Amino acid sequence: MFDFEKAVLGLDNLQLDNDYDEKTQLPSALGNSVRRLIKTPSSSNPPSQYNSDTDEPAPRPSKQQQTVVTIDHNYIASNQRKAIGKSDFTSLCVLGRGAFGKVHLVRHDKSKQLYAMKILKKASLIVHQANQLKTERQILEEVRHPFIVKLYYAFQTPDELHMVLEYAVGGELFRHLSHEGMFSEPMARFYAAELILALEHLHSLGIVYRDLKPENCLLDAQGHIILTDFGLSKVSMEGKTNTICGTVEYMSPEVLMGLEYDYVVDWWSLGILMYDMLTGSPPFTGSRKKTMDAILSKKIHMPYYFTADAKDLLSKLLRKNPNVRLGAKKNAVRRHPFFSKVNWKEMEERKGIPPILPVVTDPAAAENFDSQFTNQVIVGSPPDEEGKVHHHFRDFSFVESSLIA
Ligand code: ISQ
Repeated sequence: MFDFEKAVLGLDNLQLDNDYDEKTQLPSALGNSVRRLIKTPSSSNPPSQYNSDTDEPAPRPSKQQQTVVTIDHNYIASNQRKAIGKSDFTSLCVLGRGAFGKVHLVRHDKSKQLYAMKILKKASLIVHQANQLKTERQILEEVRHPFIVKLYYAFQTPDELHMVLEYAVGGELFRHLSHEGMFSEPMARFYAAELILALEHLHSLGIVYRDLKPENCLLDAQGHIILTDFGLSKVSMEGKTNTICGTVEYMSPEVLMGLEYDYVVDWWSLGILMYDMLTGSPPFTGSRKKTMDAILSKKIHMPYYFTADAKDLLSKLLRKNPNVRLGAKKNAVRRHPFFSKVNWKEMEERKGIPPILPVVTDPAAAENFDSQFTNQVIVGSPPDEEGKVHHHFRDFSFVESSLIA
């Protein structure tokens, strides 16, 4: 069998123990060569959508013009005996583009249901990415969680791979953050709590998410989190894994250093994301090189307006030594005093009240997505024969089990 780790990554296993200075929390191998950066807080006025004493949400945006999207995915299965394929969908607009492909908003012609369709050109996928893609399909097939995007179908044509996913009509959480400037602690607590539940679920299945960053945190119609993009996630092999990829601002020191890493990388990224929510920008920024140096060496600056609990939580999530980072012990993150007011059972049942209700007047208009994408003209690739399958993608096709008639 193809050994993905060896062939593509060519990385040797490295031990984490002893690589960190206990006192400074810095990787000891770095010496003094790393540059120090001075970060200024991006703003000093925390927003006040939530009452920070009671955690009660302030009145939400009017429901006027709000459209409720109800999706009966079973319709497709019970009304369609032949396999689902590209010709069953109409592309409405582009929702986003990544290095390896694009995501379209599509309508299933018969049921009129809307989906996000991730389309990848096989020709642009090298073996490494093809393997990651199989992993993404496999992970999404296996994972069922209220805050993780649902995969409904996967199919392929000779040139492309298609994943038909739940449509997160509320758009990116960070689009809402940029409107607000920054979030209050109760708002950040809500999104962090839903993300913690999603990450804990993945970890319980042996999956390291690895790519927690703003653009992967979307909102559904009610304003709950939908974690997307499992292109970089990985089913952990014997606990630790050592691939280097992802957006540098959210990457942990051990990932940047090419050391072996495990689940705690996701708790680091959660800390960065929370800092981003609470201040309006991640703690380490600048050129790629400057950001990397700062992640590896710089002490985090805590703005004066953070509560003591927020300071304590972030300083523990952002410990450079993964062995002592909050989250290294099971359930440690959710047990931190910052989350003491959270009713985890209710959160898991989607009973938490989302602080932002996305405005949706017409779900098909994708109004919560960047017009840079949604205005793009859709260039339909010529319909290609389904059924002819490249051997790399043999096991790709999928229909969600509850949809099989
Ligand atoms: C779901 N809805 C909107 C956009 C998306 C992008 C990637 C994956 C899933 C998505």
